[in-house]
Amino acid sequence: MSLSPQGRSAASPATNLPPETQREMLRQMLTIRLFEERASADYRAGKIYGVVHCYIGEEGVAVGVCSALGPQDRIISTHRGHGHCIAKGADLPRMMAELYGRQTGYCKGKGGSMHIADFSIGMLGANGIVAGGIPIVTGAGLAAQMEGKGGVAVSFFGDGASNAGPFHECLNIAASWKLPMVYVCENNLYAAQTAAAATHALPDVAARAAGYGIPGEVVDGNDIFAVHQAAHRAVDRARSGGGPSLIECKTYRWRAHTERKGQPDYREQAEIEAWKGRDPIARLERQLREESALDDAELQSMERQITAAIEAAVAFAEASPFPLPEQATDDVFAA
Ligand SMILES: Cc1ncc(C[n+]2csc(CCOP(=O)(O)OP(=O)(O)O)c2C)c(N)n1
Ligand SMILES: [Mg+2]
Repeated sequence: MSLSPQGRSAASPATNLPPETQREMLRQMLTIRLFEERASADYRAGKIYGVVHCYIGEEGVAVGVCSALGPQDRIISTHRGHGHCIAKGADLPRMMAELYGRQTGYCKGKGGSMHIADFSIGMLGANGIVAGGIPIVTGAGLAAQMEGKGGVAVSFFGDGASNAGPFHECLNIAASWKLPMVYVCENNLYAAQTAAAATHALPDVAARAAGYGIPGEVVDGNDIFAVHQAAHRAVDRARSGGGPSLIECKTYRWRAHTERKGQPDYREQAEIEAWKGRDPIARLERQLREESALDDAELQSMERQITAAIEAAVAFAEASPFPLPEQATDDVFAA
């Protein structure tokens, strides 16, 4: 299947990914889900400061895209970034320690949930500024082009971010310079409390690709194989000098915009429940049971291992010291 401007991918055909790759995708999605459930509980218990935006329900996007990337490829995330970090291979203890605001965290405990980066794995950072990551990672696309080693840069951003200027500026320059970029819009139908339907002139963000002369494709973001296949095509195109693509993943967040108490959520309960019925994890589980002999015992063992890893990450965070007041200006380059 080729990418065509404004194209819409068909339902995911049976995948030819090896069973162990499919199991790894399931493991990563479950890790994100269980990490987020723990982060949410600990935030509500007052153990995590700042703000936490959970990625529950959208796991198929991060894992579907990152499973089409290599270690040399770079990504950038959003304020809802834990899933992207985990899918690119970030370290759970250092992530949890950052959420807990401890010295052993990715930003020495001074950044929190929205500022986790790990350059060693090509994760250029979450970002509290909506659409703020898009220009940074477009710069990484330019760097990859100049390095000439076949690296690709991937921008994750929301439907809300797609209405901000940097989205348009970056797609224009990336298309003009044929940068090796993949732009991945996570359209979860809301930007905080505002429905996308109220702020998007056209229902599909992917249709905007035509304005920049690049391929745009809508995929079911809760179908990990559809996401993976679309990402694979776009990455191949970028790697071989074909330039950028835009992929729009239709998905949904199960939880409120943030974990903050009293956060308004104007969405209809029936809508939330309908999307829970399209759970990307349950879907892959079903498929693996039918086609790949996944059984309860294997699934429970996978869940036990992930839970143990998250418990260990929490224990590491809780045993780590808070940053000291005199460290407040360390690593500050400009003020
Ligand atoms: C420049 C900027 N404007 C506004 C905000 C406040 N804000 C935080 S998240 C958000 C909504 C973002 O929606 P979307 O891009 O769809 O991402 P989602 O939260 O749905 O994943 C807004 C408006 C911000 N952080 N940065
Ligand atoms: Mg959104």
